[in-house]
Amino acid sequence: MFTKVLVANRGEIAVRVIRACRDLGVRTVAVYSDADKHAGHVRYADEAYNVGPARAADSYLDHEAVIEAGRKAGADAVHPGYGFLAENAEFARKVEASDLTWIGPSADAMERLGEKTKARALMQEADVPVVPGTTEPVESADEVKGIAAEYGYPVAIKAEGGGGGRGLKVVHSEDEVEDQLETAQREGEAYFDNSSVYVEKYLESPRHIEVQILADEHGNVRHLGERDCSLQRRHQKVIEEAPSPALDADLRERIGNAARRGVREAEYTNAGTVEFLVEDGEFYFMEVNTRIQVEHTATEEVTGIDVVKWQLRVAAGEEIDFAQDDVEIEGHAIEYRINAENAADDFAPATGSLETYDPPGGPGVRIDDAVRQGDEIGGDYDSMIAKLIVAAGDREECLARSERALSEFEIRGIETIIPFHRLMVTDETFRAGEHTTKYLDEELDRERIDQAVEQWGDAGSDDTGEDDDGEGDDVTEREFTVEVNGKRFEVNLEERGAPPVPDVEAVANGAGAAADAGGPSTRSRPEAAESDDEEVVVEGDGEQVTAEMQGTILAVDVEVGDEVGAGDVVCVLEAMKMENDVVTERGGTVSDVLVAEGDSVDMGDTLVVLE
Ligand code: MV4
Repeated sequence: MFTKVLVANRGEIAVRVIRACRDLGVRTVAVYSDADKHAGHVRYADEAYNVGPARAADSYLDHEAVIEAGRKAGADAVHPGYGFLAENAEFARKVEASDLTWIGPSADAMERLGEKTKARALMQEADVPVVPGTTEPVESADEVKGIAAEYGYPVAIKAEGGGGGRGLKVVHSEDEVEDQLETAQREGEAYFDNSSVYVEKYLESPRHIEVQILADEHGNVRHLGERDCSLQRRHQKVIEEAPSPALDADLRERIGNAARRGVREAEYTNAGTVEFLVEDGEFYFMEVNTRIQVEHTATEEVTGIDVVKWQLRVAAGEEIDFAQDDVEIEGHAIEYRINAENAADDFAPATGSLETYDPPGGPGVRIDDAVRQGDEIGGDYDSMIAKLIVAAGDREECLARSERALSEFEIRGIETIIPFHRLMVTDETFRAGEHTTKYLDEELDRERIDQAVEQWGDAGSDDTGEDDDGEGDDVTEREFTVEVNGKRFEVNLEERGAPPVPDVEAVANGAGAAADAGGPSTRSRPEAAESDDEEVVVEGDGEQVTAEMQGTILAVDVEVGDEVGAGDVVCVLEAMKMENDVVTERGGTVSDVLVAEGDSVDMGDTLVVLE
């Protein structure tokens, strides 16, 4: 085994790799950019080296800076995580040529699978079904039309170097061919430095099923079952699960074996994922991801196999010590990506600071993250701040546990897509496991996302149905905890352009409590106190008697000129379905009455003025 591993990444995956190293007794070296001096992955590593400015191209993607950090630290291997340099065969080759070991497939294997027509041809060699189409690049619109004539429209034109939806163009009819061909070629050139494209029959509503693979240098290839990643938004996965609710045992076995044959043909080693499209009970090879993936955790939870540890072991030359038959899928796991995005605003990235960060726990709950409360979330890198992985005995139990865990997850100070996840776990289509890759982009009603954000946004864990009304900046919302008769309530109050409200102190039980609290300005109506034995006492301020909460005036008990004593009732305010007597603090002569029966008042509004 290695003695020291350089982790060429940041965020939760860097922490995940560091944890695997620790579990194996291996020391770790982090690299970080100027923006990440205090980042989570740096805190976890044994040592850390600055590799450049915030811009990823100048730091995390700087081949020489990363390799130099490894050399300085005396590391003996490099783990690239996902993203950044993970699928860069050129970088892998540089690492192979250095004193460091690349923890991943060989640069050759990465290249064999990186070009899509090569990968398709290789899969066909291994008897893995591919989507009907070309295994050679196409150059002319006539070729595309010829293929479409054979399979029927729609067809997909895909960039050779493509992936993640970039350089993918769908052609619905002959008159679109020229334009779409040109666009795909142009995008391929721009994104991947490769204008070469090929053509496939376009499947209209497939599921995205991917098989986790692990292969060693001794010829052993295992699959660890599949994940269903059909819930995607604009090619970004948001929820992944294992196993797929859409496969039966027979299809599961066939797809797993096909994935094994494919990577064996490619002489692939280390962890990898073979992606398939599944439609009408048939599966078709799509591409191979030659890296650890974000969603590997779902597989870990249902197999009990630590995929990242195995990446290290395999790269160190160890042999896989379990047979295919030893791999058992037990129960169900769902991963929720906790992205700092506003789901109601087209999932726009959000920035801010984690004023509250309180993740869930308990049975079946796993959190992979690299943040802690107080951290700033900037816009320099991707928006994923954590992953919540929920495991249970079966899918139904997993969904119930997910509702629980998502409602426990409390994040304040920055918008996240937790409200969206809470919507999905109650969504009929998702719960039934009937969603395809089209569901989020084309079928789910946007209104429902807006509602979910309104209902669950900001607070994350609260169930009071509070909403951000989005009114002017002079409205501030305050949260209080009040105790009524020994029962705890959370209350949200709005304040508009008024002086700060003094702290609310809630005292429950007994008439004496009011006197003990001293100088109350609001007290529950005697009738209510008698019938329910409830009393809320709130501290008040001076000669202006103000509303301590938003509500409706039920009665006004004084008029101008009246003499009132300390603690006398001036009006009755209904709020939170309770009647509250508004009382004076010191008393005096009423000089102004600003409200009448039936008025609605906001927190901080002046109700009665005393001289
Ligand atoms: C397809 C397809 C339908 N038919 N290929 C999108 C990402 C890229 N890696 C491949 N993609 C697709 N290729 C054929 N022949 C549909 C998609 C696709 C998709 C695939 C997986 C998950 C979500 C998706 C959303 C839209 C389109």
